[in-house]
Amino acid sequence: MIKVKRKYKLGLIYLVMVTIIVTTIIVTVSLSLNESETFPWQITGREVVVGQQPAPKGETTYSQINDENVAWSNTLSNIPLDSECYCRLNITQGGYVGDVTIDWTLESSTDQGGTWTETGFSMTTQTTLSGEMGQIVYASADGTITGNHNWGQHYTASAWYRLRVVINVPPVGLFKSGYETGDLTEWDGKWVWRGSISAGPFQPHQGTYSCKAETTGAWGAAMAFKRLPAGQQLIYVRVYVLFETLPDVYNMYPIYIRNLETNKQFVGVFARNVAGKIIWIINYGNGGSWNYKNSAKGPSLGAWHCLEVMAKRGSGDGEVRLFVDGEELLSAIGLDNTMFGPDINGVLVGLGEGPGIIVVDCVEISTAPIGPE
Ligand SMILES: [Ca+2]
Repeated sequence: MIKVKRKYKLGLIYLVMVTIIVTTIIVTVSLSLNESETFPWQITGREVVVGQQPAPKGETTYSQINDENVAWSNTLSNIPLDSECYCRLNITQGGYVGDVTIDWTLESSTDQGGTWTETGFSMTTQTTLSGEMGQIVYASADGTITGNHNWGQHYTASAWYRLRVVINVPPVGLFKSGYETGDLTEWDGKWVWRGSISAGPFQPHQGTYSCKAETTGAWGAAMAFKRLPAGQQLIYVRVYVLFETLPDVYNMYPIYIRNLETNKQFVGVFARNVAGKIIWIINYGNGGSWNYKNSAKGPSLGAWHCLEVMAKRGSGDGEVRLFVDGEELLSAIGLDNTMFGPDINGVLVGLGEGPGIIVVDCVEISTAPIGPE
């Protein structure tokens, strides 16, 4: 038998959450690998809402014996090829309370620091974090030591190995309103001039009530706004929209996404009449310029349309996207929109500009994609 000396990639990943959506959120994670006595861990940041709960973090430790009473090491060196090897995650940043899904993926590389390739061996753990630092989660289906996976059986060739660990937290629903209170009390305020907005039994998409917004002159506004918890960097906004009138000379905006303090807009979606054809358009800032993207499609008079807008704040990795009836129609990526405010904390729904009449219903705001209902 040929004795093979193995080395293992030793690394540490530093996580930087962008003060951010969502897309899918999306919080930015940046990482770097350093030589150290731990294997790298990684966290998907996109589902974590900055400013709400701390992101869970942890580091992996290893043992040849699957016994919680023995010493677990943060290095795999000295574990011989073909030996058993078990893994667990020690939570190093407490504060996150809730269900998580942890993905463990074994990767290999023929040269340390080179290209990492998935070996095909992975597993998923469903567990609940208590919020306590030092909580231990084993690489088993439910996070207990029972059934802890023997990763050593997959160290079958001379190579560098690492176990990539991703902690996924569920999306956070930020707001919902189907206007079923019959008024706008679920919202934080109105933004109205040359118009009016109210909830009522206006041919609702769902339930008894919806919301009608009407402007009577150019550059009017009839919108209700919702203030989001501080710190949002990535959000999805889903609204059902029905145009009782279609735009003529002026645009009709059902949704604005902005920062309420700076009053700067990350993205807006509107319908415009272009030589008799009504089309969806998004406008968004990028650096010092204001940009537009046109779709080939547009709303039909008197029909419900499901609009979903994604906005991600970022410095070079900002994004905006528009989905209509479940189909992605428009997107812009690689944006620098951090100058519009420290977070995305305001959503306005109703009718901006006009004149015209729009009915809206079934509003939902989340840190993850929502989709039609
Ligand atoms: Ca409703």
